[in-house]
Amino acid sequence: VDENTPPETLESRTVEAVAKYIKDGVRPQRIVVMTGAGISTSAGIPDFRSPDTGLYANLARLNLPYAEAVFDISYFRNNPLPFYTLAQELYPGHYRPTITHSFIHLLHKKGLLLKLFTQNIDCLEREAGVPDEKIVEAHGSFARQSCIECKGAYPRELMERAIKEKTVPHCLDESCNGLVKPEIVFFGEQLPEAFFKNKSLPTEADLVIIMGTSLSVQPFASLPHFCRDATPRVLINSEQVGDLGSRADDVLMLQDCDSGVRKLAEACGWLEELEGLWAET
Ligand code: CNA
Repeated sequence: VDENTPPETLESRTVEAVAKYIKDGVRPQRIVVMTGAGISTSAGIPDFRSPDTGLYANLARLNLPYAEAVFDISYFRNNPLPFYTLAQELYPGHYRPTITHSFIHLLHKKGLLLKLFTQNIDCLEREAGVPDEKIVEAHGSFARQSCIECKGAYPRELMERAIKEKTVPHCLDESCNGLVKPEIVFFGEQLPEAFFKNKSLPTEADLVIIMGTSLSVQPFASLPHFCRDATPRVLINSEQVGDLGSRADDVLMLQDCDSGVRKLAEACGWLEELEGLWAET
C-alpha cells in the first residue's frame, strides 16, 4: 500500500484519527495490544541481544558454553545455576512499570482492552494493574513455577525464598525431586496453551496496538497478520517492524514507547489520568 492510499476505517493515518476512532467509535472498541522487550527498557531492564548492554553480552561471568544456554532446557537440566544467577536479577520486585505499562492498564480500566499479548517475562504489566485474565504471556513469566519433570506446581513463597537464599529449588514430591523453574518458555519448550487458545482473538479486534517489539520471534510475530484488513494497526516502536505500514489503516509512530503512549493518551484527552495512574504504581 502506497503512503497516499486513503484508509478504509480511519479518517487519516494519524494519531488524532486513531484517538477519534477510539473515542467516537460506533462499535464498542475491542483493543488488542501486543508488546515486547522495548516497553520495559526504560524501566531499566536490558534487552537480550544488544551488543554491549544486552543480557547475553553480560553473561561471561557465568561460564556458559554459549550465551543462549542460560535459557536452554537441556542445559538447565544439567546445570541450573547460571539461570538462577540471572533469575536473581530479573525476579519481579526490582523494577517499576513504565508509563507504557500504565497505558495498557488505562485501556483496561476504560473497558477497551480485549487482550494483551506480551513476549515479556518481567511481569510489569501485572504490576501496573492489568489483571491476569487479560494477559497472555506468550513466552511465560515469573508469575508461576513448576517442576520440569512431573510439572507439579510449586508455591510462590518457596520460590521467593530460594531466590533470596540463592538456592536451586526442587520438586516437593520427593519421589520426583525434579528441578523447579519459573514458567518462562525456554528454547526447546512449547509456548503456553493460553497462547494457542487465544491467538485468533486479533480477528475480533477493532484496533491493534503493537509496541516495543522487533516482531522477529515466531509464532508471536504472526499475530498482527491475524487481524482483519480494515482493522487499524498502530505501531509504537523505535523502528518499523514486520509488515506494519503495508495496510491502508496502519499508523506508524516511530518513536520511544513512553512518548508514543503519552501522545496517544493526549489525543484521547486522557493524559492527566494516565500520569495519575502511573504515579500510583
Ligand atoms: P527485541 O527483539 O529486543 O525488540 C525490541 C524492539 O523494541 C526493537 O524493535 C527496538 O527497536 C524496540 N525498542 C527498544 N526500546 C524501545 C523503546 N524505549 N521505545 C520504543 N521501541 C523500543 O524484543 P522482542 O520482545 O521483540 O523479542 C522477543 C524476546 C525478547 C522475547 O522472547 C522476550 O521474552 C525477550 N525479552 C524480554 C524482556 C522482558 O521481559 N522485559 C527483556 C529482554 C528480552
